[in-house]
Amino acid sequence: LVEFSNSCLFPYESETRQTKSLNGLWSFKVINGSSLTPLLEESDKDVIKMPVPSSFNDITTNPAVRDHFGLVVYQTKFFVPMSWKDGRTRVFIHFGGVHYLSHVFLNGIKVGTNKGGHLPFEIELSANLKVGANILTVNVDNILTPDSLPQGKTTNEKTDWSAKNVTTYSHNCDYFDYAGINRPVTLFTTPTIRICDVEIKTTYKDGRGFIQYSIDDCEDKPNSCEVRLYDKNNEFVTSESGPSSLGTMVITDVHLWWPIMSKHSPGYLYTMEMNLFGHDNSTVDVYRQPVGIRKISWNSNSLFINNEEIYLRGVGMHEDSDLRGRGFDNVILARDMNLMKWLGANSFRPSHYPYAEETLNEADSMGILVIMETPACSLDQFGDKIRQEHDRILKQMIKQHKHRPSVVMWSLANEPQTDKNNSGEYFSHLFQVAHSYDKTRPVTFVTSQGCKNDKAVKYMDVVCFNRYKAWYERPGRLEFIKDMIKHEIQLWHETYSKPVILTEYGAGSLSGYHSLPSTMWTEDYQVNLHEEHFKAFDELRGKGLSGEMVWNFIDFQVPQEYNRPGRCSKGLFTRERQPKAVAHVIRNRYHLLAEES
Ligand code: GCB
Repeated sequence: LVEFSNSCLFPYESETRQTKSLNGLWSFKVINGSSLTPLLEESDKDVIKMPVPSSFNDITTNPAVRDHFGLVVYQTKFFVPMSWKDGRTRVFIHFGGVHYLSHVFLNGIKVGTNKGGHLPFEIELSANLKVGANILTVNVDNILTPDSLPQGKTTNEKTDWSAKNVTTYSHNCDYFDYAGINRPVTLFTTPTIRICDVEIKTTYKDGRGFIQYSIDDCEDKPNSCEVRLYDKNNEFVTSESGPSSLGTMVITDVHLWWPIMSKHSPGYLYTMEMNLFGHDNSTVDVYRQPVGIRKISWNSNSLFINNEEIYLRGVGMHEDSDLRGRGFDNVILARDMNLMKWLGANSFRPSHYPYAEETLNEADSMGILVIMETPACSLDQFGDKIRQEHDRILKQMIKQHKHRPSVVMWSLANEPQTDKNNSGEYFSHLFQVAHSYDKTRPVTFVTSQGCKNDKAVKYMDVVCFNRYKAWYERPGRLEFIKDMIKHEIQLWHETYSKPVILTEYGAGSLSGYHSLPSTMWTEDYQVNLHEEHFKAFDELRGKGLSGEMVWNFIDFQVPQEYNRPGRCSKGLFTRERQPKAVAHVIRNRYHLLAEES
C-alpha cells in the first residue's frame, strides 16, 4: 500500500471523537492588495457578513465582490468545551474545500496553508486553542495562474484611452469560477494517539469478500488495532486484530456493491469499525469507515463491475446553484440525487474537479458510478511547473477518494490541448503516476481533439471524448448527427481497440423557448438533437461504446460573454432544478436501457 500525505478522513463523530460545525454567518472583507490579514477588525466599515459554506460572488449586490480576483478574508469566533483543553484531546479543523489558496490563522497565529480548491484539508489547532473565545481567520486568494489547476492568467495592457494599464483576469474554464469557503468547515477532536488515515483495498472470489486494510496512526511505533466489520443492518460480520495495523478481513457470503438500477440491490456498504489501542492496550481511538466490495475490470471493448458488463447512462455536472455558486448545500444535494434517480442515470462525471465529500458519500451509498476528474480543465501548455502541480493534485485526489466504491475511473483532465507535440509524453507520465497508486481502476482523460490529431489518448485505458454534433460542429444540421457521431465513435474504437465513452454531447436550450420545426436554442431542437444521437448509440452499444453522458445535468453559470445568456444552457434541468422537455426524453431512454441491462 502506498503512502503520501495530504489526504484526510471524513470528520465522522464516534465515542472517541466529537465534532462541531463552524458553518454559519462569518465576517468577510474584500482585500485590495497582497498583504495577509491575521486578524480582521470587526469594527472595520468594510466588513460584511458572508455565509459559510457558499461562494462569495453572488451574495452581495456589488459587482466588485462578484468579480473580485485576489484576496478576501473570512473570520468567525467560536468556543470549545473546557474538556477539549484537558491536555489529552487534540483538536483539528476540517475544510471540505476552499477555493483556491488559503492561509489559516487561529487567534492571529498562522496555523496552515492549502493550495487547491476542490479537495478537503485538515489542520491541527490544539496548540493555539484558548479557553474562551477563539478567532479563526481565513485569507482566501482566488487568483489562478498558468501553473495552477485549473489555469488562469492576468494580463496588463497599455491602451491609448487610459493612463493606467488595464488589467484583465481570465481562466481556462467556461464555467464561472466561484470562490471562497465553498464547503463545510468542521472542528473535530481525537485522542492524543489517533487514527489519522486508512487505506482500503477490496476484492472477492468464490463468494468470499476480502478487505485489505492499512491503518495509519501517524506514529513511528505503530499501535495495535482491532477492526470489526458490520453489515448494512449493523450486524457483526467478522473482526481482525493483531499487533499490527495491517490486515485482511475475509467475509463469507459477501454482499457486493452494485450500481443503481442493475439486477442487484445497489450501493451495499459495510461499516469498518477501527479500534486503535494504546501501548497499554486500552482503546484510544475509534473511527468508522463505510466500505463497498466490488471489482472493476475492462477489456478492449467494455467495462465490467463484478464481471458484469456496465454501460454508463450518465451526465456531466457542475457544483452550481443560485446565490450559493459552488457552495455546498444539502438541499441542492438531495434534490440533485432525487433527479438522478428520476432520470434513471447510473453515473456522473464530477466535471471538472472533485466534488464535495458529502456528494460522493451519497454516490457511494446510492450506487452511482463516478468518473473522478482532476481540476485540469483545458490545459494549454505542458511545462515542468504545471506537470509538478498536476502530479501533486492527482496523487492527492487518488489518495483522498481511493476507498470509494463509486469511483469507477480516474480522469486526468478535461479537454487539454493534446494535439500539441509534448502532450503525449505529459499524459503518459500522468497515466503511470495514477496507476502507480491505483491499479484497480482504469485511467483516462477526456479529449476534445479528433482521433487523427490527438497525441495522448493512445496511452489511456479508455477513450473518453466530447463532441457537439449539430451544435459547434455543423450547427443546425440535425440530419447529419447519426452518421457523424457513429463514424467518430467507430474510428476511436477501431484505432485504439479500447472502450469508448462519449462524455459530453448536447445543445443549449432556453427553457420555454419553442419552435416547430425546431431551431437551435429551442427545447425542441435540444430534444431532436439528443434523439438523433440515440440512433447511433443504439447501433454501437456493447460494440465498443461503453457509455453516453449528457452535457449537462443543469444550466450553469458562465463568465459574462456575448454568446451565452448568463448560463451554459445545455442543462436537462434549469438551474432551479426543474425539467426541460429533453429531461423527459432522457428519462425514458435511461429507464429503458436500465430494463434491458
Ligand atoms: C466542452 C467543455 C465543457 C463546456 C461545454 C460547452 O467541451 O468540456 O466544460 O461547458 O463544452 O457547453 O461548451
